[in-house]
Amino acid sequence: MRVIRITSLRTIACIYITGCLAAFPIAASAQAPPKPVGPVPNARQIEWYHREIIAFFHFGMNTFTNDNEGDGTANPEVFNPAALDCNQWTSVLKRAGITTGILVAKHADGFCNWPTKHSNYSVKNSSWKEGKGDVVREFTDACKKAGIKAAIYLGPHDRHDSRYGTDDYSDYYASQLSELLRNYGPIWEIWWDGAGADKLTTSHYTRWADTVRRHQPQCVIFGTKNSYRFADCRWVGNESGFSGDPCWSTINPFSIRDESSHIQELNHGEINGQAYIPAEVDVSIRPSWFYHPEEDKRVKTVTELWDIYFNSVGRNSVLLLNYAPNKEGLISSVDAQRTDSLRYLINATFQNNLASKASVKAMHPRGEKYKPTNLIDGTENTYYASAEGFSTDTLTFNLGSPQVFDVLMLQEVIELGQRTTRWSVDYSINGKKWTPIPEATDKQSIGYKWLVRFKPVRAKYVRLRITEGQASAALHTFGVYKQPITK
Ligand code: OTN
Repeated sequence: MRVIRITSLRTIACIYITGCLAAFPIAASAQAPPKPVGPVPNARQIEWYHREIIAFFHFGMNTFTNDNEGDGTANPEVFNPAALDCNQWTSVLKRAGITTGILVAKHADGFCNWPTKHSNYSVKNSSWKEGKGDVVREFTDACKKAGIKAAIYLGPHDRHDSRYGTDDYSDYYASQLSELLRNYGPIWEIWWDGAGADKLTTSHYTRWADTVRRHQPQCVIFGTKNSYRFADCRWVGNESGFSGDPCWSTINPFSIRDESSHIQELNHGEINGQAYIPAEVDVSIRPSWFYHPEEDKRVKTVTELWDIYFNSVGRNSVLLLNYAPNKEGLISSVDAQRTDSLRYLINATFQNNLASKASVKAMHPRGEKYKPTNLIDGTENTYYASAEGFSTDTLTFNLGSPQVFDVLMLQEVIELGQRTTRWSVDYSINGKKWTPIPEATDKQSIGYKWLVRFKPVRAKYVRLRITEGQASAALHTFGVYKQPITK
């Protein structure tokens, strides 16, 4: 009798609440999407994050003079890449699963890899193809053919041109930018190296940014020092391939402008930074940026590249990995093999989310549309969100049977800003006694992607504890994986 009474009371309460939810707007707000918090990415930055890895190509006069920082006096005739084959470059990228390539069109030595109308210091006066060659054309054509997004480094610093730093130089650089942005199809990124560029002011860059935005609105700007106002992405503060932990997508723009006193901020970002300017991690596969035969035996190993991947892509950043084509105009086979192997490791590790069939329980779910299993469905367009007003949460994954894993992946919904600011993961064999994963304890940022590696663990249950946030959590992905090899 008693039990029946309680049940019927519950039923009456349920009917009453359901009726209220249907009748009042509270029903809608229970399922409303989370509101963005803090600075959020623009459309260019969202596209940029999805590239994950970008290739850099340092190729130019330095390749022929065995230099890295030519002084701008080398004779243009020495430039002669007899076997240049940009289709070989793009085939290396295709195999490595890299979708975007940035070509150095002009480095600080001022030599132009395309027959610019605005200088004689270019391929026009080289011995290559009797002055009829155009590396930028061959590169952008090869990219088009292979479905790769082409991008350009046009060195702001110029040791060849005596106008460097003056208003006349500003005209010269703007004309070259227009030439490159108008005549070679879509250009997806422009790279404003800060090296040696201290004479250039914000007013130079204001004009040049206007040129970029006018001709190629989708073009991402890598901004440094005085181009800080236009930066879609920032320098990470080193050239070794490592973002900080944490690594926030936000930063105060002045930390970019005054980079030498803000290397830590560049490396980690700033949680309450006023602008959304995430880190692009530039590192060369060889010790130098340009090709030197004596470095053929010093190409980064697969283990080194795997570390770099986890410490850049796995730290909410985009990896910009440099290839150094040789004097022939080709990427050496060892460099190509190393990135083939990197791709093998990425695919072999992440093809199988061992949590993909888990049952998932959340402490503060928001509702059906944002249900916990969205975290493991492997799709881009669903996500889990905690209920409004809850910036902490606990998600428990029952993997069904004990699994062995050594990698963890988390992805936040970047369009909604940086929300979760502290989290930990632990595991259990019986769902009662929990063991922390030290490498995944008391972590801070998540962002586009956060990866953690650890000694293999065996567990039936895994738990994500969100212990601090700026707003309710909004997460795309929770994954656990097993690497094909471990160190
Ligand atoms: O000597 N340097 O100019 C230098 C040494 C080591 C690391 C970086 C630099 S220059 C630095 O390069 C970055 C790209 O890697 C950015 O363009 C920075 O703005 C620039 O200062």
